[in-house]
Amino acid sequence: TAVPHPLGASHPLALAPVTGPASSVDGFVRQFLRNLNHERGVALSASNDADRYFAFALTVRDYLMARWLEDLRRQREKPSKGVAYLSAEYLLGRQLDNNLLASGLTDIATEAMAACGIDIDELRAQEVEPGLGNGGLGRLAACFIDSLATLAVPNTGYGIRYEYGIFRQTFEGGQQVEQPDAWLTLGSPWEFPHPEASRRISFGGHTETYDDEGTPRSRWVPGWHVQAVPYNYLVPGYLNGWVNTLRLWSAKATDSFDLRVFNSGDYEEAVRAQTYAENISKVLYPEDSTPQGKELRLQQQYFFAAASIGDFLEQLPDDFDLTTLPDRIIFQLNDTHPVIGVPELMRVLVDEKKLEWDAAWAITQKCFAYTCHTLLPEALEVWSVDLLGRLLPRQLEIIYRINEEFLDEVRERYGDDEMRIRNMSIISEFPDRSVRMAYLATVASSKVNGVAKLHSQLLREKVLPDFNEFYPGKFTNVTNGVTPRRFIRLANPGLSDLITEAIGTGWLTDLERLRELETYAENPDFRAAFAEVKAANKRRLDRVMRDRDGFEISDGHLLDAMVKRLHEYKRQMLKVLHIVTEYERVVSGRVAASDIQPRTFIFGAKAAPGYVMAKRIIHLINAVGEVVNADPRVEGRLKVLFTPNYNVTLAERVIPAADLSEQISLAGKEASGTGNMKFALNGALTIGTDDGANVEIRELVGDENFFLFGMSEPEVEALWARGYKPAEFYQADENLRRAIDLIASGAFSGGDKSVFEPIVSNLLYDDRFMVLADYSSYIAEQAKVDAAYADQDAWTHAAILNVARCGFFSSDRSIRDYIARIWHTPPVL
Ligand code: B1N
Repeated sequence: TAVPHPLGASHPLALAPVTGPASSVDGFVRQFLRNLNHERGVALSASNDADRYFAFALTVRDYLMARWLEDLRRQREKPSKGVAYLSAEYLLGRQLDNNLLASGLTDIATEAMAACGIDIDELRAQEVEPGLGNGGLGRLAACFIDSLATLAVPNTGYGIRYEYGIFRQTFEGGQQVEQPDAWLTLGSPWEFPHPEASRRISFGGHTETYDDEGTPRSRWVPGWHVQAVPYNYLVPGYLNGWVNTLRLWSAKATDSFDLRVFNSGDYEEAVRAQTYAENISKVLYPEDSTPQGKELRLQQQYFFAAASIGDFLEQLPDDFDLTTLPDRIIFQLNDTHPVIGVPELMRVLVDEKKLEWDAAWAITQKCFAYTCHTLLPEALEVWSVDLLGRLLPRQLEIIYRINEEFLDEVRERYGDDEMRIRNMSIISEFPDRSVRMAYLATVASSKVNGVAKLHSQLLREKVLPDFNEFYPGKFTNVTNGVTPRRFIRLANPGLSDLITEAIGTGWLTDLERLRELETYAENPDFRAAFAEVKAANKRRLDRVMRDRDGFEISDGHLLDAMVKRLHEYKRQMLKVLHIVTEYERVVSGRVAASDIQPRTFIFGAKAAPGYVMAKRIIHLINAVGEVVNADPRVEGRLKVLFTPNYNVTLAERVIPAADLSEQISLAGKEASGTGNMKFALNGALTIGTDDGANVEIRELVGDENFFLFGMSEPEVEALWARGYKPAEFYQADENLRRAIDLIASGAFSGGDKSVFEPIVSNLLYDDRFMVLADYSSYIAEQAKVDAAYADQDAWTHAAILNVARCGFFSSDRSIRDYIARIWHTPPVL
């Protein structure tokens, strides 16, 4: 419920607009000093870097505040349909520069700090990026809320305020070691806690039926509760004065719960209970695409889904007609992580708002839409009925009823086709009774989308074909995108200036206009300027790497980048085999070092802490790097850098410097990829398989500007069907044999053959992701890369065309597609 204004809603002061500080250097300085003195409690002369960063960030925030309050008021007074984006992850990256850019304050702020004798870069360096996500899925959510604000779509992003984000990665003896990411130690200047708006979230207990004035009803009698405390973050649109909200929930023990136990005299138990409750938002699960089915994870999912749905419903007027809910809101499910919100909305509508089941179901089916981000069978979430019944007994009952009614419809359509019924049931019986969350999401949603053309097609044809047949028109595609504000303008100011010089402003919010660069690709001066930007970006990366890791980026090297989560399906192993092959060909004397194109290979990749094979591969990359980098025979020719703790901040430095983008997953496994788009938009050429969004990148940039290799998805299927025997590929290719033998010989493990033996035998006898099958084609294509790079000018020409033709991959376009195909939200500005 809205808090009444203390002066009464019609009092002139209640209507007075909130004004920001004056938009001048002077105004900025004054507000900055005020924040330093009054918020941090220090004088400028006594302040440290952290004080100054905080005061600076608070000042930027002050400018955005007025617009934020204004937009919230507008949405309250004249509500129109909005989007509640439900995501367990937001991989935001640093906020300061983005907020400066969005508010048009960069120049004023820079001058203001100079006037105070402060180096703004030192302030920038203070910010710890909130790593509240694992990889692509979380970064996509961050790009989407940026685009939603830039397109002035009313939106709240809902998620979890993890106290610890994705772990900090270090290497010890070449092996990954995880450290906790205590990003909140010094607090965050970007968040607004709202404890007064906390919500009580319940768990456990049992259900019962009761007589509600003649109507039999069910209700939930929960066993325990936690408080969900919201923290708001501003999400400013780019120079449009629009500010949306990101609302992240933090778990806090309820007073009543603790007190009850405490009164019973068991102090230790009370403290334990508090810790238990507050654990819910303690840490991000560091698994990308491999859910473990842990109880705490389900608690997290329900915690934020229920808090978010409740939060939205509560701000509706008391007399709101719930049958019109779909005209007011769409809950977009970012993968299955918030899908438990489906039975939760049904519970609220039926048990609390006392709607008839059918009416509630009709509303629910229109209020949800589901985005699927994977095809890997092991990534499709299931929750055991046991666990659900214990933690969320009423929601489980509701899931059963949804399933019964759904299967009745299926029977009506197909008769007693038991095979089909079993295949489509939301409840799977083997190996344990469990709920298939993707099926629940599909049945409950108005639309289901995949994240790239190929992925959406495979989703329809391979993963959910029965559902596609049953619900014609429900499935659609929205190809992912990335925000050009962060990943071009902020990450690559040199390129941005060059683009603006050539085609004027406006492209940052209308990225298809990059097409106008095509003619500039034919202009030698432009090519030279473009090449100089790339070279400057490499020098910038060199400085970052020296500082951070003590690595150097050598001049004249082709910079070959593979940065993404470590996963077998992404095939970092194939990249390793390429490096070992190049190395082996030189040291065996088959090729002269002087005949190979100098290359620096840069890796960034975190492995899930429990993913043993992924960690072995990290170890191997580091081991190969150590040997190659120390071997005088390839000195100046081959270098391998594995930079630890790859994150958004580092991505913003690596991507603009790269020449070659490695997108080499086994066809049919990478749903989309978004790093691939960022590289292409920053003028790297891609070597890639026909997978995910690579397919669309290649279609757009043209075959001559893309290095394609490997089997297509149907070819992969055909090889599986024939029976894949990796050892045959090993036998058939001398380079491959030599590379694998070298690893097996202990050459990269001080002679100890056992260290990487599990990798070798996995490749030879299992190789689920067909590394060996694609090896020959990969090596052949890499030779073409070398040849192409030898003609620098032609390479630059192709790089410019990659930039010019990839405007499609703006997340603004993705959001427009969501609006047109799924959300149907009307424009408000
Ligand atoms: O989502 C990205 C895609 O571009 C990538 O291809 C895809 O791999 C990624 C469970 C996931 N799919 N599934 C996840 C992450 C965390 C988790 O706990 C699954 N991430 C993706 C954006 O569409």
